[in-house]
Amino acid sequence: MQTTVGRKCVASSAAGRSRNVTVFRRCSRGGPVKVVANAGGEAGPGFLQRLGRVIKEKAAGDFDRFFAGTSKTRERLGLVDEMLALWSLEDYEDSLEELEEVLISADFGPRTALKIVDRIREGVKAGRVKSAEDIRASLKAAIVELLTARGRSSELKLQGRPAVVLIVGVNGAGKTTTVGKIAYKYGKEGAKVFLIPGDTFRAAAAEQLAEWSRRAGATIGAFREGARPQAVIASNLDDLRQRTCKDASDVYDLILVDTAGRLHTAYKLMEELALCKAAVSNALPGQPDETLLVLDGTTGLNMLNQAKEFNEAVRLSGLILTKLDGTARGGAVVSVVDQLGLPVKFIGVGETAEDLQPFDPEAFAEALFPKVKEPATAGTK
Ligand SMILES: Nc1nc2c(ncn2[C@@H]2O[C@H](COP(=O)(O)OP(=O)(O)OP(=O)(O)O)[C@@H](O)[C@H]2O)c(=O)[nH]1
Ligand SMILES: [Mg+2]
Repeated sequence: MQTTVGRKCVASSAAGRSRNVTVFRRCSRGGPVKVVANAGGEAGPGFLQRLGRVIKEKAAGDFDRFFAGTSKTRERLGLVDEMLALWSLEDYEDSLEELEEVLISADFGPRTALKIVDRIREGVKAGRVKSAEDIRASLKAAIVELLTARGRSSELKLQGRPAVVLIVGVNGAGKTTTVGKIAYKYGKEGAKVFLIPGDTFRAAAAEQLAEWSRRAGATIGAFREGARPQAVIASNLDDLRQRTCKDASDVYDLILVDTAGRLHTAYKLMEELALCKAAVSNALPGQPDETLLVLDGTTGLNMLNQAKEFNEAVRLSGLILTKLDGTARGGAVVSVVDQLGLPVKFIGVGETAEDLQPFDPEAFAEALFPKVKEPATAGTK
């Protein structure tokens, strides 16, 4: 049975923009390849790339929100402050061992905690790190370095038009909410966004996505409960292709594909996910531009196993870390980035549409280890 959920069209604030686009190359199955649009002739980076930058810049001015979101993670790391208060250069080995334990307890994982502490130890031995403040600075620098080591950008790399983002993850990680938040963010900046309800497992999932499409002013595609998700993805993309073939200006900037939650150890379900990705590539060669794993920030180090398995099945391009507002376990993400070399693209810091922040490694490290405020000196003029 085919049910269509909320086929509402957005007012196209994208209309009239002129830029280089290559859309849905095949206008009929097996027919001649036709490049539908390469309109405009505007040179330089793509529209969505620029939007990504605008979103990032705006978020940089919203540091307080980010900071509030990571408060629980910081609580656990408050132990670092207690440890640093007792710091003495003579007993630095004992203090560094203690620091390593605190980092492990905050889910950095033994391997990554050791890497961080080794880096600080080098600094102590070389005479660069002397005081507790130096340690704090060195700790932040080591975390930023691990989060950026492989030089992969935390911006979404969206080059196609439409650009497709496939969202994957275990049950309840925050996938659908994140799809809604991304749609809202890009929609607000003028992108025309289409959502594909690829969670065909239960009708409630499509209803939840339809609600998000209303909030975000996006359009949601057709849903078929119980159908194979790869078929639903393929038919939605086919539908869009046909519309673009009739009218070259009828094209979305961004297509977000929601998928059902699945256990990373369930082989059949992971195989199904690979077919979902293939359905996107078949319809739009070169897509998806991004395949993002949503990780629940409260999971702790188990997220490393999830990331490994999902990466194996669908070759991830990045991570989104959710629920940082309610967790003391955000340290685990440093370990995932360190070990898999996947960049974090966004963090979720709440349940509303606004609660998605582009990931900024320096802000993240700063939020974990904020500068200690100097006590006000009495009697100074
Ligand atoms: N506090 C907080 N809650 C979040 C965040 N992201 C998602 N949630 C909540 O987490 C719950 C699950 O979110 P969903 O988006 O439904 O998760 P999902 O991965 O789509 O779940 P399934 O489709 O069932 O696998 C919901 O109650 C969301 O409101 C976040 O960043 N912070
Ligand atoms: Mg969902």
